[in-house]
Amino acid sequence: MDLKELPSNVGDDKISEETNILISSLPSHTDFQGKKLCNYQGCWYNYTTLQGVLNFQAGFKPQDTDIILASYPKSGTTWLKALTVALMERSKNQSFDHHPLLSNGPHGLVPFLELHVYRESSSPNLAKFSSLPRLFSTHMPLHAMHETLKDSPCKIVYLCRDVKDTLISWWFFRSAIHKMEPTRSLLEAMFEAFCNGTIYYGPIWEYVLSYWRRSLEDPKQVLFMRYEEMKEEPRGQIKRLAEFLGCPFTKEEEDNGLVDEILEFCSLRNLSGLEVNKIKIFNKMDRKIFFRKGEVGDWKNYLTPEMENKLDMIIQEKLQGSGLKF
Ligand code: PAP
Repeated sequence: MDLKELPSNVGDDKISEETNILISSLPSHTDFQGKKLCNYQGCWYNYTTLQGVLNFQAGFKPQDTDIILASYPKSGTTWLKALTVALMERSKNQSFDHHPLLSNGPHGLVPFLELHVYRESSSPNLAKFSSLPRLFSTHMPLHAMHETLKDSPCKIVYLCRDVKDTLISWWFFRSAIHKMEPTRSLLEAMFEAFCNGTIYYGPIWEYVLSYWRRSLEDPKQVLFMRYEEMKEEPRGQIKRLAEFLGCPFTKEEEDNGLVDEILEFCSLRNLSGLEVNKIKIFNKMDRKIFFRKGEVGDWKNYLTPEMENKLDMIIQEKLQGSGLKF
């Protein structure tokens, strides 16, 4: 079961006394669905996630070969996970008939550090990572990992997505989790929370900038990828990813069409059709809610011109001088 897919209040009883004391000293906020958030090191978390972040910070010992896939929620994490698994597995799996992605979902194969692995303990059993490199993922901003990773050469891939599409994707996801229709009132509340920054893992500006700046300072450690570029020129982007991860495609692999085969195998159409990604999990939630449209610019169908202008102005102001543009 993917713990990430549990509703966010499940596991609140796993919050330690120490964390409860810390929470009482942090800025707090109740979000548009009545969920309590607190601001730790500049990022808004619910209490369960904060416990996972603290456990990670206390206990994670990076290995030099570790690969961490990072993203703000709803930026295409599932796709990046599938592509990375397919790239790393290709020397072992010449065919796609017995591929690990057929028996486990991308989130099961590449667990989230703070949401899965360190959710309940700062010393989890990592025995399942017997083969190297270890693949992890996270929705934490880079500054939350800074101390823990500071002497490590491990690689981080950051996947960035257009803010407005991220918001729309999240709106649909939130609605699906709660088995509700995506209502305008929820969208408007989420929009305001996005703009104010008081949203789970927000503010998104600080978040994206943490990875953007590091990718400029040390492009060998942080690869900054964009969802829109992956959609527009998937071949170029998957080759870029493979090179960064130290497993570039050989000429023979390219001549044999392996680049296209991996892209097709990891396409939304194929992944969402796999039995493993259709199963019901905890609370009868469908794993298929991780697959929707996967389109660029879907926000145009839902945001008003006023919303568009407001978000554009905030984005411009917050990213000014950084060189990062949406
Ligand atoms: P997460 O943060 O909960 O892990 P994440 O996978 O980052 O979710 O985002 C889901 C989005 O990625 C969905 O976008 P949409 O709502 O705009 O459609 C989902 O459709 C999209 N997605 C999932 N798998 C793929 C894929 N293989 N190719 C392209 N987009 C994908």
